[in-house]
Amino acid sequence: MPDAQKFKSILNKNKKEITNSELAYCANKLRTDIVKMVYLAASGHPGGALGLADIFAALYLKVLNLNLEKPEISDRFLLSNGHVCAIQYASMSMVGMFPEDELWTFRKLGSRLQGHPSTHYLPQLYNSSGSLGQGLAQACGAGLGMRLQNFSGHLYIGISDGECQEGMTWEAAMSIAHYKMDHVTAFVDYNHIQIDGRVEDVMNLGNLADKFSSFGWLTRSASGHDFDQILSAFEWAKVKEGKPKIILFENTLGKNVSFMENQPKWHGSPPDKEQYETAMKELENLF
Ligand SMILES: Cc1ncc(C[n+]2csc(CCOP(=O)(O)OP(=O)(O)O)c2C)c(N)n1
Repeated sequence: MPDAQKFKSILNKNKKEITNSELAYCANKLRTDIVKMVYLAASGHPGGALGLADIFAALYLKVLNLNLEKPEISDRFLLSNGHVCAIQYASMSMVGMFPEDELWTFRKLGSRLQGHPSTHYLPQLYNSSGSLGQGLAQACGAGLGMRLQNFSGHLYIGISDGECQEGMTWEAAMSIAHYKMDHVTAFVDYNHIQIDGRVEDVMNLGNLADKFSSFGWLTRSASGHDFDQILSAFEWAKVKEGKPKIILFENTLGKNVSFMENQPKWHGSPPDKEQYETAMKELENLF
């Protein structure tokens, strides 16, 4: 487990002063949360969530300006690939949106932390998801709504590479560009893996950056495990240039749990007791 004092002191810092090594410390805490949540629930999706931990640590600790009481100035974060929600819940709890203990109710009957996120149960969320391919369309509607109401925040939407095989993603991509929504930034969980294997084998996406660019988006690729690259991509995304922006975050499914890395099996399997203990030991060694 992380040193509670150290973890607390990072969270209490002015976000501008949080260093990359402190982000890595928090991302590792998020990874231990994910493994524990999925283990206790005996179901869930650890692989994608672990791959996204560095991006989410940066997003929630450095990038997002959330203000639930003042929607007119608040940023928004929408998640489209809802099955990876363990990372979203762990991040929300880290920044104080609900108590940490609630994480251990993940996927249990009556829990607010459903296996796929629902605003019905958890109103702190900006969207519900789980039925894949809908998030970019939700972002299109939400982005237009923000514009109509003169809201000043930025809208971030996380989607997956598997979802780029779905038609609705491309209808939404066309619409967001058509309406010149430069207050919208999408990012792709580009781990090249989906439920049935490698994305390139199941349904090759070709050159994803070129595809989005031909739909009118400004695109950029970055490592999802290098904090300098993650933060500079998010910085770039904030500059308004009349077009929506998308970041392709190359990352490793199952990152930092050796037996899960790059293995499609861990898209949606919980660890057994022995695997749980091995995973936690590996993560402990990184604090
Ligand atoms: C509309 C819809 N079709 C199928 C599914 C079942 N499903 C759940 S996850 C998944 C694979 C999605 O790929 P990706 O998000 O790239 O997976 P990951 O990187 O998390 O392994 C599928 C097909 C779903 N949730 N929604």
